[in-house]
Amino acid sequence: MSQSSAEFLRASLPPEELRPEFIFTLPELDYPARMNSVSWFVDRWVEAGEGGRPAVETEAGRITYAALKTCVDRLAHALQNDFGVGRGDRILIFAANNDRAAAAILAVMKCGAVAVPVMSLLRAGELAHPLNRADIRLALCDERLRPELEKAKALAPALARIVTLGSSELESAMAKAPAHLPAADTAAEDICLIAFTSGTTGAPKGTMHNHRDLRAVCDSYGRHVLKARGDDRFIGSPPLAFTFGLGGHLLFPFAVGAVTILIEKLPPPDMLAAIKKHKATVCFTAPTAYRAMLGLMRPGDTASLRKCVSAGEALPLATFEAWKKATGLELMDGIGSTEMLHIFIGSPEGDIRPGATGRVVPGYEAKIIDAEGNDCADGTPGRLAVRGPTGCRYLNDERQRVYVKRGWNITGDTYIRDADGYFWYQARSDDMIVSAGYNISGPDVETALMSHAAVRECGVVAAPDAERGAIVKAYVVLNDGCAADAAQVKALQDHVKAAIAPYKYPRAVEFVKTLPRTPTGKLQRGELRARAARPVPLTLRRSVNPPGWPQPKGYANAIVAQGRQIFTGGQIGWNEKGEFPSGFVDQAAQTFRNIAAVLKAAGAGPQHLVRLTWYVRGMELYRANLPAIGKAYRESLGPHYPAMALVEVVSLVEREALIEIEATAVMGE
Ligand code: 3UK
Repeated sequence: MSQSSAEFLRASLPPEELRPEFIFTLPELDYPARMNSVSWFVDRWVEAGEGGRPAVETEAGRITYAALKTCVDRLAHALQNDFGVGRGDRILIFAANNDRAAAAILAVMKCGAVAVPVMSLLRAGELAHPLNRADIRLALCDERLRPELEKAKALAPALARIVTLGSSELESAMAKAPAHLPAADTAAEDICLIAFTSGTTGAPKGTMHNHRDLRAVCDSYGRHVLKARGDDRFIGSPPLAFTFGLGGHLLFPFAVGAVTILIEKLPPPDMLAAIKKHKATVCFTAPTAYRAMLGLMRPGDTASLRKCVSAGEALPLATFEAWKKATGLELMDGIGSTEMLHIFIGSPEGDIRPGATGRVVPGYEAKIIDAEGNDCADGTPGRLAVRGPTGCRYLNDERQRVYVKRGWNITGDTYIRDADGYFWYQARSDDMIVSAGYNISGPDVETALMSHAAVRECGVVAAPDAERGAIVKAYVVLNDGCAADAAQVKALQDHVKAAIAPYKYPRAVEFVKTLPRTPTGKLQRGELRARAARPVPLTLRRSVNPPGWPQPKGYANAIVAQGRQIFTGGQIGWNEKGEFPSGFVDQAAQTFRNIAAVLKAAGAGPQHLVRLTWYVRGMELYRANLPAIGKAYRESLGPHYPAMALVEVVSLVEREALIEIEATAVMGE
């Protein structure tokens, strides 16, 4: 390893005392001190005379293990000899899910260098972060993505060279390379992968993994839970740059000599078609994708499938049940993380408890702790802590202290363990909503909402509230043809009240067209929280009434509103031509029109009114003309009844005037 790369990696690893404890409780996790995982994933099959087995399948064709090995070896050779790649060098891989990207990742690791795969969706500004954090000099990229990476160069001064995968430059270097290259003699603990978190909050963190980690996930989750076979055909949508995808596309299939089907983009409709076309047997994707596929499925589409892995987000029970009904298969839920590399809680088929994430994966240990770090009793919600053969090593990041405490990895999730050792997901710890003293899990409410036929997707977060601290707010995407109206809000609220403890129902429901998601498909509850906390938009202005008071007619007792405030001068019956009508009703009608005009000039509308103070020259004038006044009011100001006061006065500055009104309005930002 070059001095500088060795030094960079050493200096980037968390200090000893902040590392998690690594445990190796199964005999299969006992690896030699020196090994290169790529030999095990790829070369092993060729050496065993199995080189003719298919390894990768794409829209363009098939690649055998022997061909994959040759490709990886030539690429590794070219990287070392033509592009100066040395041990420990970090190499960016910027490509979609395809055979070239897969070979590039393997080749970089085979050289003893460090693969830094990043998602093809990233833009120049986002590419600069991993480039700079991992101090990257060389990038391998897809031809179509090169312009974006070129732009990132300006923001990442160390990036000296970009090599296009499939370019003649690279192909000719590969053509003259020997077809066989021994794997670099790496230590099991040499870092070979830096995976960046998708960053639902804060800047993405680089997580460092070594050759042993890549094998360990196969010998724990792969061997004991997934239990794939050599004749399996894997398909999935997560990017290779997301460790969920890296495991599902490369590690687990190659661990058993199976086929990985690599298709660059697989939105749910295409996924169904691809499962059918490629006769996939193992599918892995996010719960939302399973739910979306359910709506599109035709008989026979999924007939080839035998295992379906769901991870990345909590799997709603409704999705589990509907998938089982439609396909006969039990979705294998599993919680994993970029820090832990892959899934550490999840049960094999036959051991699944619907609604629970599962039991701890053999090789790992998990417990539930309270805020002080003490163990929680079974049945009590608390923070999930895990340890095993893999664990968190942030690349030079202070947040290591947050994820690792006393040797345990603290994932940031709130869970309950039951007496049988099943783990029940509650929420991300910061997605717990505390409303009027009750702890409510946002995802719990989401699950309840999702079981309503009108709901396509939803996100539930805390919205700040003066009385309750926070209220439960649901952002809901409705299915086509479902009305987004007050009756729908009521129907959804009633549905939740019937499904779970009534106090958890969403007091605020907002209908939206889409929900904010990360590139890996995770709901960005943080973004929804921020949205819910922003100065209250119109739909959130609330008319409030003290408990037990009758609802007033024609005005509000109080309105709670937050935003830009507009105060109008007292308006009277002058029209824009300078005419002044004599009758009370005509003056009132003109006054309303003037208020509407003044609000409009200030950038607001009558719907923003929160307060009106009426000064009238005689209460009987008002009372006698109520129906006509009401009609004129609605014509100019609409059906908005803010807090109001009506005052009888002896005179107004304008002698002829019988009515004058001051208005206050508040606009959401
Ligand atoms: C959440 C889940 C409930 C949870 C991942 C499988 O998602 C992966 O990694 P990330 O770093 O996010 C980790 C966080 O996502 N989560 C993941 N799976 C579940 N919550 N039920 C689940 N089944 O908050 C966790 O802390 O993006 C998943 C394999 C590899 C991965 N990197």
